[in-house]
Amino acid sequence: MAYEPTPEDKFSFGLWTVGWRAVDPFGEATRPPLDAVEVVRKLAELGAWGVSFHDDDLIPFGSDDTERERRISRFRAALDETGLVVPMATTNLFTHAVFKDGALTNNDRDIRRFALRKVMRNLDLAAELGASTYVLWGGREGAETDAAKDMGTALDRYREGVDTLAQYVREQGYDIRLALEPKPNEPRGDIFLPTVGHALAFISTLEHADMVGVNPEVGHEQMAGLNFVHGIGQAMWQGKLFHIDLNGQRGPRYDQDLIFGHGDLLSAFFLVDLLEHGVGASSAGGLRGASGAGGRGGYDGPRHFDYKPLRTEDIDGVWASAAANMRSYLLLAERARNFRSDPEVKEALAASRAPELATPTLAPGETVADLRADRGAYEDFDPEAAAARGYGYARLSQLALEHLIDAPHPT
Ligand SMILES: [Mn+2]
Repeated sequence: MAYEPTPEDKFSFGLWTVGWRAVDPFGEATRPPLDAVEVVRKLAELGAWGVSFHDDDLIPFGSDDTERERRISRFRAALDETGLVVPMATTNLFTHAVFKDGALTNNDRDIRRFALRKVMRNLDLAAELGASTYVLWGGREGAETDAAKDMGTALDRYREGVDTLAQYVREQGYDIRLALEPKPNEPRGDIFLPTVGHALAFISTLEHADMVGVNPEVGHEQMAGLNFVHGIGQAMWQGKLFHIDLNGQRGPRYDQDLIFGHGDLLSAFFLVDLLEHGVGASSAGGLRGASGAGGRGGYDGPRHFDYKPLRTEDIDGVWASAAANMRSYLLLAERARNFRSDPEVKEALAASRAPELATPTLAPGETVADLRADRGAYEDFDPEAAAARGYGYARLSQLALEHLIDAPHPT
């Protein structure tokens, strides 16, 4: 089959995705629990490469050491049997009621210290299982009322928490980088570090900024009405795209966690194009190779699906949805390749003067004084003539759409 996923595609899934039993605020579970070993086997059979987990997905909160070891050894045996890897792990700092006011930013200092120890314990397991990325999603770090928290003080504690964890990773000698996952709201009314931009700005203030990046999720930026492709583009440009959560969302509403491509399809197309071909692909006519770029051009890390199978599905539907995520990605990657290699697209990009954006605005060695002395830049510049020229984006955009839907070519 043409769109059969292989380990080279680096597709990975969280245990909590296919394992979601579809409990929502209004209804009970619609599916039985899935055993982690069964998930590993089935994902491998479907062509996935990796599996990720929260500590509590694998080891229920409060398990004793014997039970913990038993569950870890079963999981490890399933990984050995199937060849599936663990590229990423994370911590559940949101389900237990102790975290109702957050973990790293909880007012209660004892809870903050407990949260750090919970993360450290699972970092040890992540390192043992070979994970290279550790995600921090602060789902409960936030508030419902602005009377509750002093923002600056909460950020002081957030920064202290992330730096302490980075320090721990460094002292242990783990080959792990931390990735912050932004989200604007849900489960809190407002979550701290709501968008990729907020997270990138926060990271720049860290003592260990070099080992902290972002794990953006499609739906989380789209819930905030933002352009996910632009957020990913900036994260890549800053060398901070450490991991990515792919799924689908239809605009600002509750977190839908749809199958990848089942939300904003055009945005999914441009996202795959960016991940596969890199920042600078359209303006420089090639690959820029910004820091963080890898062998596949743009982003070399896991293509991780963080979605939820629809509540209406039975177990067969769960596996159909897992396969659909990977197939959607492979189809979009093929269409993006066709788009980039189409001579008509290259010609349309040139007509829109996209390659000119790669030319620095000042000439090599040109000073501010040189610019001020350049009469052609201002005194003799004709803004009316420049304003009259069209950019041809309607044609480019239509070419993208036609590649996306594989429209018949009028040849
Ligand atoms: Mn989500």
